[in-house]
Amino acid sequence: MSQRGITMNSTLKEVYETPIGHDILARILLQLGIPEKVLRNPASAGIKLSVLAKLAKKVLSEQFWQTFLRLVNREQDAPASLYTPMHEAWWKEAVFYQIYPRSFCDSDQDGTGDLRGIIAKLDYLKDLGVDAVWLSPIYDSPLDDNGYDIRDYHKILPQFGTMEDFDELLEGIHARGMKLIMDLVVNHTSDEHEWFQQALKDPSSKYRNYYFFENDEEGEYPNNWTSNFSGPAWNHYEDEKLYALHLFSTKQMDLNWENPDVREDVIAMIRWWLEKGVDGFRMDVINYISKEEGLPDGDPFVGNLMGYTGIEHYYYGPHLHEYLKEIREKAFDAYGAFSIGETPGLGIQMARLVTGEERKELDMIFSFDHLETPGHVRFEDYRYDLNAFRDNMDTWMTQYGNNCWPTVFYNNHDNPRMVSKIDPEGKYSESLAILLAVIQMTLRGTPFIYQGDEMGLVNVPFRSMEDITDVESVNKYEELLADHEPAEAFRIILAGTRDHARVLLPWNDNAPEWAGQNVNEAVTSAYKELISLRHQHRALVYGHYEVLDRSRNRYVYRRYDDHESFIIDCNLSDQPVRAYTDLSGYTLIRPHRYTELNVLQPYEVRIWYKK
Ligand code: TEU
Repeated sequence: MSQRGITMNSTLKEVYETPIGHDILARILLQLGIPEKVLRNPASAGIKLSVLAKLAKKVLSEQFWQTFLRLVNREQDAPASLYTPMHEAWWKEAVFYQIYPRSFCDSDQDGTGDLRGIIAKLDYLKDLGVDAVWLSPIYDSPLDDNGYDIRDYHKILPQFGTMEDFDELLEGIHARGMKLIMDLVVNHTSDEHEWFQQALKDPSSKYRNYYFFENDEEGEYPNNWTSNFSGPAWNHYEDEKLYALHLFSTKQMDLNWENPDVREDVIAMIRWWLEKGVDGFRMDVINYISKEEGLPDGDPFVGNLMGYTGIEHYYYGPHLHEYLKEIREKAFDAYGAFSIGETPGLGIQMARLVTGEERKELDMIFSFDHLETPGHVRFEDYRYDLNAFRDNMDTWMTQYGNNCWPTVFYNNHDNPRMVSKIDPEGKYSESLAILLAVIQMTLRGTPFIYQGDEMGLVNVPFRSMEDITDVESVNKYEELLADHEPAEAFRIILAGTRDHARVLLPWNDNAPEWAGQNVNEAVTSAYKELISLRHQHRALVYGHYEVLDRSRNRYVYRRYDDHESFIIDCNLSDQPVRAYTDLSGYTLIRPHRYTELNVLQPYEVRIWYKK
């Protein structure tokens, strides 16, 4: 049927050998919590799709298989070899720090952080060892999604400050030898953006074709897609007799990237910021920009599995590579700017295709598969298992290829704190925070610290829904009430809410007391020491990675080059384990004190060094 020739007569093994087939099968198994190795078992690998389709005909519709074959067969390219030469780049050596401006530092005590607050903390960041800052959106916005709904790409939100403040911030960052990357939110704009306003009001406006409008003829939604923030993905405009698409909140309207004028305007906007001197962008849900032609209905099985109906039609869309190349060529490359894509749902082979350096699409991506234990979702009260994290890291360290470069992170503004997912009672918060920091600073891949990680912050004991402000959580709570008692619904929200990462940092005098956030100095000094270690040793950045022990609760690995070698010995559990002993010629450089040489205490980690 096409280049890859996967048909219903193909076996699972044949599908798994194609890049997209690999990632789709891996994704389905991940969501179901089934280990990927079943696909390496000859009995299951030999099953033909047609047989599987018969066996699963109650859950997998014909339409599912059509979409499946289309996705698998459409990708004609294959990732480059894993062993191409590796090139150096500043962003591979850098330690990044994400600032969520609303909750970082409030200089005028109005209850929200601001640009002058960030300026006041630049010496702190420099002293911590940070090389580059990623700033979440600071643009003008009605704040339906805390700034991920942009009203004007060229204006600073007054609550955050002025363009003069911004210029001073950028200068201050550069003066300290650091870099600044901004957040680029161009899958959608606010419904209050001038483009959308004109489009809605004036049928003859050229902006009509900037968004996905559908006429309301039948009185029915144009398709069954659901929003990432609950409910249908369509707004109904009764007066205009129109529907318009929003994959996120009802005030975040999806831009139509098929329209070359949209791409041209976005590219001009990117250049405007690059011209100002910013060093690059983190690109919000950038893998969602190309939607399947005709916006076909989503498959219910996929919708259930992934939480959003329709996602298979836009998470790896038909023109994704083309658009990424265009932005890169027309904006980023002219300024030597850096790009990192936020790409929910992309698997490792898709990632190799969008970040392979020879392909000139993105420099790096954030993959999210390690943020939940397989088979679990964020809005679920469960204990995160670091064994699955180890396996995920090991895959990215060994299967991503020399032409690609991983990111290593645990938190961002969209997630509860990782230490609390692992240890909800907070018994081991400090050891855990340090364990995670050691792993982050010693793996191959660029570390992204989320504000507060370095303070050892944990989840917030929200008292009731009144403390919760995030649009995703507020909508989800309403949705849950349909079939849950309020107390149970609140418990689910508490497990997953993004608000855990969004309360004012404890160094603000006006941080809410009930949030109980405290700076743990031991964690901060560990971060400082570890960042400096990474900066001093090339082996920790560009060196080889070799896993020495990945048995249950153990993660022992070596980072080395021709000059030096490190062994990192981690206890991934809350029980003591026997320490790694094959260490001849190595000296212990961390921790500075231990209870027993042959035993690792709960979550203890050691760094050994040999020249
Ligand atoms: O997030 C997109 C997104 O899909 C995440 O919420 C994702 O579900 C989560 O990270 C998985 O753990 C981006 C922004 O980071 C988020 O703050 C915005 O709300 C969203 O896009 C819309 O702009």
